[in-house]
Amino acid sequence: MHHLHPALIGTYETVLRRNAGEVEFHQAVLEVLESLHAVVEKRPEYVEASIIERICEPERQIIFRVPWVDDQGVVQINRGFRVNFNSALGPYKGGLRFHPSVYLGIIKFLGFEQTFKNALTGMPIGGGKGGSDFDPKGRSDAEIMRFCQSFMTELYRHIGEYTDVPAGDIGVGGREIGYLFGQYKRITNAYEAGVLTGKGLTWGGSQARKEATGYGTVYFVKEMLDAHGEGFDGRRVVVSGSGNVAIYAVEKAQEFGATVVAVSDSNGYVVDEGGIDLDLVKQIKEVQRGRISEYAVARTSARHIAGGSIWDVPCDVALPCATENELSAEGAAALVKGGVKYVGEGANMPTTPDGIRVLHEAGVHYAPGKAVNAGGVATSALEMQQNASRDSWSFDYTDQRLHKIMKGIHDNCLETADEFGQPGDYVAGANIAGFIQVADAMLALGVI
Ligand code: NDP
Ligand code: 2IT
Repeated sequence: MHHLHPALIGTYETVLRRNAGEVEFHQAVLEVLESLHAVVEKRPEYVEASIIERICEPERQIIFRVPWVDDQGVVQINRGFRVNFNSALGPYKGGLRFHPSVYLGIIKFLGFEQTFKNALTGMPIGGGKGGSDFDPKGRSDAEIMRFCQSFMTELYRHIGEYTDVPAGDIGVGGREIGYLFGQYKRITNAYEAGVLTGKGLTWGGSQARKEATGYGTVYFVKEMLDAHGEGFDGRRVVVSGSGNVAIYAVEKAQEFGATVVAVSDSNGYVVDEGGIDLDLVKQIKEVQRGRISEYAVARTSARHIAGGSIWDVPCDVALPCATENELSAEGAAALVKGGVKYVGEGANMPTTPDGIRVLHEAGVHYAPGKAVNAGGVATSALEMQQNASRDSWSFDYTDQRLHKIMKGIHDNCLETADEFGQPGDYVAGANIAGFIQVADAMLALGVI
């Protein structure tokens, strides 16, 4: 079933045994281990020092109770998580996700991916992730604030600018980071701006952080198109999701001359053949916190397909920007049928292993999230730099840095894939390049 080097089978079996039932974590680990065939052959010292086995075991896993009182006066209990995955390259760094599907296996898969992603940015950040099974949908602003305050009342003792630096992810944006930072500041009596990223522009945030993951995704995919003598101009693009990553991916794709014809949320998708009106999407999602179906109510040119698959919409470029395993073999086959040539993952692990196989077999150029969406965390590291130097940079300067980082990651993926005998394979390139960076640091630091 799997294609593992014989030296890695024991490692994978240990991961399955130690993390029983955590299927998303198993999936993320298997994908990376399968990429390491040539690495094991060329660099046996990694196996000899058990680096690969150590990399699969988080340094620390924190699970805590989050009690809070809802607007009816009823006590609610959620579970909070923070997984300190790997600190070989720097303080743990990675987002917080608030979504009812969150459990330890989701946080571990995200922390594992984050470790290699952060290494690919070339910046001094280790890997971590956290969150809660709290469901923000339908909650009032006051409830969100009370939840964030309670969450931070426990989390604060585990984080710090040199220890672990959380940020946003699904269900956690600027509003939540504000409430979290406010509570951290109050408990510690210190204005330690570098403890969280994704902050607002008037209180230590960085220009372009909000836009960074979506813009970075499109910068990466632009490099993929360029590598084949093509461009975004006039392309049909489909973007799943309509949250932070999706919105700014749409914005940059449109700026590059693409026509984005569809976006979605967990209830369905909208198609607008003339091109998605992004101001309307922002109004519905960022201001009203509503549903994407409202788009089709406001625009007669658009249709909302409830519960359907957005991958049925024909396109040249598909950017999955919603969540893990949202693009299955069936979805991939539909994309191929619709003529897709490029798939770049704005989300973390949105394509299933079978989906990736379908894309590869059809000759679609496919690049994985840990490379494509690394612009978000890279700009978080730029925010940390600004906080450390008590400086703030212009939008243009920060955006140029982001653009350069994304081009660097793209080129590194292709060069590494070449070097290890898998030309054009972005999955192999990203996994190997990220792995080597972390593994070499771990070797140098002794048995840690
Ligand atoms: P948001 O919460 O802003 O938006 C999430 C979007 O995805 C919403 O449209 C949401 O729809 C949809 N979605 C979430 N869960 C599901 C689900 N189970 N099924 C279908 N649709 C779903 O999150 P982000 O935009 O920040 O994150 C999107 C993806 O990008 C995630 O995979 C995240 O890990 C990844 N990412 C985020 C980064 C960041 O900087 N924010 C950086 C790198 C990666 P609905 O409103 O209906 O739930
Ligand atoms: O998945 C991710 O890279 C993020 N959610 C962003 C993490 C960060 O620390 O900016």
